[in-house]
Amino acid sequence: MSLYLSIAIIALIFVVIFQIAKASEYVSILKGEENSRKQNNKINGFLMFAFLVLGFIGVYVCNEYLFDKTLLAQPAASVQGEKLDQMLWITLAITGAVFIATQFLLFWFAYKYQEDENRKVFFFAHSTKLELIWTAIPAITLTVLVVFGLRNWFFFTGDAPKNAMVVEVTGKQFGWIFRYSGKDAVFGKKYYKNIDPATNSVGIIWDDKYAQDDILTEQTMYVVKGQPVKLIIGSRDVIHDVGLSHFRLKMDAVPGIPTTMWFTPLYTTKEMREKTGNPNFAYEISCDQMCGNGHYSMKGIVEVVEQDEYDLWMAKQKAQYLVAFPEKDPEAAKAADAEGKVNAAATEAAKAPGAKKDSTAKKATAKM
Ligand SMILES: [Cu+2]
Repeated sequence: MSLYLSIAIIALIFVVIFQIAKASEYVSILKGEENSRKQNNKINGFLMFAFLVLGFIGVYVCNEYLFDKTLLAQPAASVQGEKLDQMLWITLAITGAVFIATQFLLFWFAYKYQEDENRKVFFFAHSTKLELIWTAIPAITLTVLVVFGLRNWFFFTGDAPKNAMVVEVTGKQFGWIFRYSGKDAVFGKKYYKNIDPATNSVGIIWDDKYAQDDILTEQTMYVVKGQPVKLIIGSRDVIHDVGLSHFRLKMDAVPGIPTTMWFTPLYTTKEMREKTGNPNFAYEISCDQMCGNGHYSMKGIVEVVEQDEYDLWMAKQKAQYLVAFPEKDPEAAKAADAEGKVNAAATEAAKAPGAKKDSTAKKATAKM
């Protein structure tokens, strides 16, 4: 409601300004050109100053009203994210100071140095010194900012620490597939022609000895608080983008060209729920690349948990090989075996002489 009201007020202010301009035009016709030009200059000078003050108030109000709705109001949830936030705040501080200084000078000068018959204009066409200063300072500042950015970029796209866990992330229209390498810590090879949406969504080559303990999950990725995670990112169809806004990271998912990045989660999902005061908080993995008509629905979840909870979850996961070939599952075979034995026993019991009589006798006893 208050938003509509603010829009209405701003619209009205513009209408008023427009009407004043129109009215002053008529006045100028009545008063004569010279007088009206002088008066217009005064009005314009005042409006410049008013715009400066209202503009700064507007920036302040927008910040008060909207800041809590941005992700910057929440703490970065990864070590890398903290570095990126720091970079962003430094950049905002520098550009913010420049913004305020230049806007102030621009509008204040327009007001202060409006036409005045008693003032003589100082004219100069060129100053090498001034040009050197205003070229060198921004160039040096921007270079420093870019170097900071590059250092961070190389940090989280570079080699992950040795203790990092590795998760393969595959984007598809429209969802995310996560692969864990299983006990051998090596991913099995894959080939796109092996893709079978029901049992082999990334096209694992089952004959590869490293492939048979690989674990596939969809939409939810489990990672451990405090342990670096390296993501190996790919796509099954078009270009997607792994967007981890709470961790302040994103990386394109390109078919055929694996990309990587790594991060260290700082808070579990539970801790983040307390920090944000939102009982439904979930770390989101969104697709940050327009990838088709279901793009909006490509939402995955990152569950950040403690090590023991992760171990429990992992213990419950079944290797995809056994999902694709249930007959090779030793546990399923055991169960089938047990069932087979029961059936066999039942058949034998039925075949045994006197079995029928026995059961009839039992029934009779039960009735008595
Ligand atoms: Cu996508």
